[in-house]
Amino acid sequence: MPLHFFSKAVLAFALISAPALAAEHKIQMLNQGLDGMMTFEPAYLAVQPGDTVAFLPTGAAHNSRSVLSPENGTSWNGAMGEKVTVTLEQEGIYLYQCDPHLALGMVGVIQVGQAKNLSAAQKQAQTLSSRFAVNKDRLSQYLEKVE
Ligand SMILES: [Cu+2]
Repeated sequence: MPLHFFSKAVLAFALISAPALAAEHKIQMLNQGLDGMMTFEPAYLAVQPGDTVAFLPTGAAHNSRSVLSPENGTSWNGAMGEKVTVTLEQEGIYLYQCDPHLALGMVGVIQVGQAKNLSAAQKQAQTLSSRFAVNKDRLSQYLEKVE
């Protein structure tokens, strides 16, 4: 077999099998953000399956812990003041919170691909929001951005 034929075959295989490049997204954990005090920013984020999301601390007072994931979806529990990075493969809605600031409505929504579990997420969001002392409509506003 001539070498050039082999090279073309390898190249063709590489092009066909190469996965789409997974993107990396960043969410900041803020004392003061565009939506007010104690927020994740962006608090609603849409990504593609396989993308990575990093939660970046801006101080020691925040964390990110998942509250709801789609079936077989990953969950996470970031330590206080620590960066946590998650790769999200399963399609659906992910809800997460900052533990010390749940009562202030410090929560967020990530949509991965199709919002397959939207009704479960809406139900969970009602339970979460009932525990907010302020910013009670924040989470439902975030969920309204789901497409
Ligand atoms: Cu916080």
